[in-house]
Amino acid sequence: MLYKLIYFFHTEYSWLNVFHYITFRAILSTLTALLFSLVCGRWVINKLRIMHVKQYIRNDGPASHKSKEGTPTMGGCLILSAFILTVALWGEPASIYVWIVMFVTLSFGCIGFADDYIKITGKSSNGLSAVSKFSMQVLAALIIALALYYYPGFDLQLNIPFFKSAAPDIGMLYIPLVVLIIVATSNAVNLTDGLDGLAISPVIVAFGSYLIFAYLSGHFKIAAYLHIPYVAGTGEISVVCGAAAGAGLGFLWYNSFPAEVFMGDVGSLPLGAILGTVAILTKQELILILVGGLFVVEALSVIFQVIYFKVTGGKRIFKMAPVHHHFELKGWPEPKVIVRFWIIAIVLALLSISTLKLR
Ligand code: 57M
Repeated sequence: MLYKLIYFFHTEYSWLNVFHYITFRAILSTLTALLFSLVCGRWVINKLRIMHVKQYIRNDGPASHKSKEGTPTMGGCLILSAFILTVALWGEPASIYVWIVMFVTLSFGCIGFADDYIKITGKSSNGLSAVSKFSMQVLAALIIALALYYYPGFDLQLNIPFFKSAAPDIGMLYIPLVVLIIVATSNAVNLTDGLDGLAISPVIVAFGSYLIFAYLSGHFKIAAYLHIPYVAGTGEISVVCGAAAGAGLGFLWYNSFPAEVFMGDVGSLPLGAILGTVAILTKQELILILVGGLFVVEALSVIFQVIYFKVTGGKRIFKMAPVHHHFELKGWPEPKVIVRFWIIAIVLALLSISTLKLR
């Protein structure tokens, strides 16, 4: 919104024209959110400590995690504040896409907040019941799906990576697909958030990739040149992705090993949901499997572990799921697991960007 006010004076001061460029606002957005979370981070951590918003460590986890008992959690409040404030400053208020992302942020943020709040106040160590958490996530995602389905400017074609002209119109099936993508990404990021900085770095990398995708999809000429779907107005999503990446970077400053704060569900659930939504809005839904490949692997490790455990009556594929715990229990030091998983996330993001040319 601030950008609109500044831009208002561009006829008097021509250099203010620069605010009209999405690339400039995306960079500004990244830096603003980064600065906000960096500067306010210490204050937020102290507040969380004073308010006893501390992590309880389960006894059945890796023994090395016991030393993390009492680490302030719900640092996701810092990420979300930096993100929302930045989008309010540099985002386009007339963009429906920006409002859709804001809805996802607030709805999934509230679900995560309720879950953390119940855990921290000791009402239940497990937080919200799995059924109520899942139903609320589905409901919020369904609202987005219906909004997009009935929005006249949004096409319901599914863009298939690697194929120039394969984009089937899936009609009403787009509704369950949107719900699946948002809910699955939200939970996959949540499952990944089990080591210091393990979830936030791949989240930053993924938003960085989608910043590029959003810019390209929103540019008529470039989209046509690359044979990717042109989505009018989706360039604004680059500003949103910049804000998310910047807020995440500032949080990583404090969440890097040894973490001074955890993000909690109030961070992981909305971050995953925003990522899923951004993939849908840019019409790069399927490539999310590659961009967020690390989250996919983490989630699959849990699904396979649980199924195998039930079918065999107690046997395991991994020493513990999600798979990052498996490597910890194999004796890898925590920073080694984290950095190696980051490397995988970066390689996957590079591969996903290369698909722009491979079609
Ligand atoms: C959240 N949360 C962390 C922190 C973070 C179905 C089942 C697989 C579910 C899964 C689960 O609950 N996953 C979701 C994972 C927790 O972190 C908090 O939660 C927030 C994210 N929601 O922000 O507030 C712990 O993770 C560690 N942590 C860090 N650094 C960070 O920056 O070290 C988190 C952030 C923290 C801290 O120790 O306390 C979590 O793991 O609980 N459950 C599991 O992941 C459990 N797995 C399991 O039960 N596996 C079974 C199978 C049959 C599914 C098995 O393999 O046998 C593991 N988690 C824990 N202990 N803590 C195993 C047991």
